Amino acid sequence: MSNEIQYRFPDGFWWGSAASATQTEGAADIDGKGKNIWDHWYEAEPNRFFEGVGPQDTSQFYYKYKEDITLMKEIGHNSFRMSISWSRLIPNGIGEVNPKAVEFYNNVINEFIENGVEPFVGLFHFDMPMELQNIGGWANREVVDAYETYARTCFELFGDRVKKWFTHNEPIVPVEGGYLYDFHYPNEVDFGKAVQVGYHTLLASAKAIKGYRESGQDGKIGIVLNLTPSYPRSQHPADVKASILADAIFNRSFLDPSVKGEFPAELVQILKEEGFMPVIVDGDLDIIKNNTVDILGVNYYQPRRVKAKENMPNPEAPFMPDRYFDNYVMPGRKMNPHRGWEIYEKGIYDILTNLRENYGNIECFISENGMGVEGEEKFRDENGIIQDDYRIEFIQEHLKWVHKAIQEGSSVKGYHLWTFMDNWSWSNAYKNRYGFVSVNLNKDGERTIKKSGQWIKTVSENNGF
Ligand code: BGP
Repeated sequence: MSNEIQYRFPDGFWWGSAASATQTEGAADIDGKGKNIWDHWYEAEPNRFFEGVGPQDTSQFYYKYKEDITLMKEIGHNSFRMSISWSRLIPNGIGEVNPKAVEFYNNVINEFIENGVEPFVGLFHFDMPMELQNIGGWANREVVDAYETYARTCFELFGDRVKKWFTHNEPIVPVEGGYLYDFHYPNEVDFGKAVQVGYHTLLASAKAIKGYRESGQDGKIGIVLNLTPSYPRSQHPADVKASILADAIFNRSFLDPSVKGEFPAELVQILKEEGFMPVIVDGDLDIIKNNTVDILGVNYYQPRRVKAKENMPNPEAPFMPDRYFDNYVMPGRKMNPHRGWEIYEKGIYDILTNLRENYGNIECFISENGMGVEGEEKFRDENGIIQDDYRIEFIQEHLKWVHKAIQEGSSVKGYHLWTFMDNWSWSNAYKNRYGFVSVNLNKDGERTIKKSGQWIKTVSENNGF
């Protein structure tokens, strides 16, 4: 066997993983933290969560951050994306800052830096403070202002050490989950509100970017988007048109304003025709235009396969984006049966190529990619190591395409896996495990590095494989 490195990545490539506050911290109701929508939803409907496990029962990063950061270093991470919990830092969403939270995030950030793991910090990862949700959440413009204050507070408190900021993680997900398809609180189905929520999220992002630039700090600020490349079932013009629309609705809706400062014309046309244009205040569009991102995080899990609408929906039914097309599962494709997502490695290359060709080759990195697997315990060997060869193969096959994109000139700076250790998932709780490190919930969250964790160490150390 040769040890030759066939896929070498550029010097300084960011190897690491990502996680979010609600999914890892635990300590959901202590040290002054306010409630967010997840704490509230769990209290209201615990049976919506897999095996009734809620956001307080996560991997307890709040208490174990030192141990975890040591492990990150041990598996070769040079960077890691975390998020700040808005309701921990500012319990009511607006107003008093919680000194215990400042102390916690200072400790965490310092610990990262001391261990040579660069902290990338996200501001909003699905966790609206409940006090703000009670006044309408992102549907209410006052929340945009509250968020701007929160963002500026974070830059002021932590910006001397944090040099990579992300305004939102996958902002379309709260829109889909909360206002279209009922998988996030507040579980509404209301297209008009969904559009307003999406619009306010983008405006908030631009205002945070403006705030960052006004702070005079010298880092980079961006957004993390889940991009799902859209492929038509066939080259039939109706399928192609359906796929272009799906792309405008689910990708370009956030990508274009974030990177180019403007909304896709196809999307605006649909919203006008259907009477769903959001309320836009004078001056907003200039703020969006003038405050585009420095850097883009790309989360990639699966493609979207699209076909033209076969049966016209009931015109009386509430308007939904799929009025224009149907998603479909392409027969014979590789699937992750646990999460029900298609595995299509080349999708990552198609995204990166698109960014290079159509988005000015914006600086980017893979901010999430990963494979959730149920029942991983059965792969634990006699030494207690989970033999997750499927995860290694998953990462490797995606990395080959990332490598090819880089060779062709794409400006890709790193690869972060979802995720470092098995995390609590939004309503799926601990059903699917994603980590490089396993977490044993029956043994006080005991951490054990999986085979993939040992493998990524050599990849990061060799800067390739
Ligand atoms: C992304 C989110 C993550 C994470 C991941 C895996 O959409 O940014 O927070 O949870 O997906 O998805 P899930 O946990 O639903 O299986």
